Amino acid sequence: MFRSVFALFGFLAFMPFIIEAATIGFVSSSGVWFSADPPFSGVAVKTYSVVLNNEYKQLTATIAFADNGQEFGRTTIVVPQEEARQIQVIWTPTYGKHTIAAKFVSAFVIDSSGNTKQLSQSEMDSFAPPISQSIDIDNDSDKDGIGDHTEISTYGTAPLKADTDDDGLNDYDEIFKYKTDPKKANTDGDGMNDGDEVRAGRNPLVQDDPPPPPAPCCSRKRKTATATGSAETNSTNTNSITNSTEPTTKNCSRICCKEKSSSCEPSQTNHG
Ligand SMILES: [Ca+2]
Ligand SMILES: [Ca+2]
Ligand SMILES: [Ca+2]
Ligand SMILES: [Ca+2]
Repeated sequence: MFRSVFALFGFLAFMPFIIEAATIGFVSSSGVWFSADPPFSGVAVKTYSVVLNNEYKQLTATIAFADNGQEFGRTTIVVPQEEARQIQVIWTPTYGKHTIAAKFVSAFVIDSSGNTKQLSQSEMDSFAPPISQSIDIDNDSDKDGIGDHTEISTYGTAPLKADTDDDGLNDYDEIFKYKTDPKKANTDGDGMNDGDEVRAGRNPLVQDDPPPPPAPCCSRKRKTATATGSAETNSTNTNSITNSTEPTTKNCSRICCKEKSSSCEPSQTNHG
């Protein structure tokens, strides 16, 4: 008997904790988060949280979001029993430090008997204490996805120039996507800069991957074999090699390939 009374006392002593931990409210481990990571000053983002209902047949709650104590949005959500719902409101941050908080401002529940009742403020505060998230908002002046302060203090890139090294890739993509040097146009030091390599499907971190294509033939001097002869002085034709520089034309490569064996070698005077 004593044991069962003790057990009941123990259960009742812990019951408020059990109810608070498993009834309705925010999923505190999820907290408050944003659609952009990080958000930047002047750029609207979605602000999220999650509400659960493990207690009542249905919960209808209105949740307000505040920035440094100033409400900027609210939303109403219906959560069936033993389910959770994600909520969201739009927030446009300004530069500086912010604390974003979410709290229940009204809650109506339907109990197991089908009765509807409104929760008091103290019940809401007990079941669903407000949650918050502190965040430091930076400017992203060049809109490359990296904050001005981070560009200066962490990466040494230009906060007013999205593509610091003018290689055709913005600083964010170089740092986070391609792992190239945002301050060096040709990270691997081969014959092509980072942007050209990415656009060509090459690896901007590995030299000769694959080997760079040969220079267009028409950029070189090419040797041309021509037959010359004089009826007056010589009855036999003689071959002589002369140098010429081909103009840049679409046909150049074809001409070079066609004449490769005799005329597509590097420029060199040859008096044969
Ligand atoms: Ca930036
Ligand atoms: Ca760049
Ligand atoms: Ca680069
Ligand atoms: Ca390169």
